[in-house]
Amino acid sequence: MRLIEDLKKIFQEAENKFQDVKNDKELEELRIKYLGRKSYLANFPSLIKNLSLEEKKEVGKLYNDIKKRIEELYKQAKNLIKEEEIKFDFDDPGEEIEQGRKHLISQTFEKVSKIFLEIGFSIVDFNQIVSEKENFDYLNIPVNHPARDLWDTLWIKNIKNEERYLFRTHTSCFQVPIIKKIGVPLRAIVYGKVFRYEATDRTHDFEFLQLDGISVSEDSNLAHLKYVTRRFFQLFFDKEISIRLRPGYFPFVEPGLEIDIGCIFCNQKGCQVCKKSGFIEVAGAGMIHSFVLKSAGIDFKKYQGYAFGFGLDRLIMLKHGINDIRILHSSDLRFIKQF
Ligand code: FA5
Repeated sequence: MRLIEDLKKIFQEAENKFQDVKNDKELEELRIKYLGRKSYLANFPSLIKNLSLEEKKEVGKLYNDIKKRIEELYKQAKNLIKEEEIKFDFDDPGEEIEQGRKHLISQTFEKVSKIFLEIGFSIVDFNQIVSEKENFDYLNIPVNHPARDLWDTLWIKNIKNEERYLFRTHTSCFQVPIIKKIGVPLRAIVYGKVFRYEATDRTHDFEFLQLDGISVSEDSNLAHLKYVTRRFFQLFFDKEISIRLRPGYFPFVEPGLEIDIGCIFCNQKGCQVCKKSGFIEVAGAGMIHSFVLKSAGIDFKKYQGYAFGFGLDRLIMLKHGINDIRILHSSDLRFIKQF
């Protein structure tokens, strides 16, 4: 019978459409189309009024059944849309996106740059791979000189038998190139990674940070050196710091000095950190050796200069109470997030 086929077709069609419905608007359109006052189903009773009782019974049963199932499809689609809406909650503030931060080392670089700019130094950059001349020869450390043993060196394999290159063992290697490049008078610092072929422990790494500074002019002298380094340590540690200069040996300075700062932990009363001495050794320094000035092509009778250099990691460790240098260069987030 045609009516039966029509009903089945309508159901089939409705079933497909209700499955694809995406939002309230589409659902309402379907409701009007299949269940609304002007829909085929609403109009259906008038179509069967001329049928026999037997036929009416058969068709009527199917009609009731299909109407119920389409109402059911409508309800299901409505619930589904509601669930989707709940899933996409426009009021939900969302997951917080974790923000990165500057590593303590980068923060320290910024701080030391700011301090030295304030004191009147330029900040320069220098290569991490340097020539043997830059790292040693220019600095009065000739080949086979026992002083070279002070720095355990990581050499770059020399393939062409030309000038030898290495991972810089100290930032002092910038001295001659920078004087040659900028000329005198000059005040500059450089900082960054240096590398040594060394076993690591809590206070030694094979890759660590140094900062070197030089001042060359007609009257740069030890009093200036003392002022500049003391001022730096005070600003770095944010407190009054006393310093002590002792004789020390470095081939590129004459006289050569070791700089100690008054222990920041015990105010020089004597503690474990300063080994009861009241002082902590933090830097090497001195007046730039005439050999170095000559290497840079400077008239050493007219110009003189001072130089200083220290291990930045050790300063960071002192300032923040870090007891293992290796954690500074690790990427352990538990550490990084503390600063
Ligand atoms: C030098 O490297 C000299 N260039 C410093 C200098 C500059 C002297 C200018 C005179 C004039 P030294 O080898 O002592 O010196 O190293 C300087 C600092 O680097 C040390 O005081 C220490 O703080 C740090 N240091 C040395 N070896 C290590 C290491 N393996 N791990 C971490 N820090 C280190």
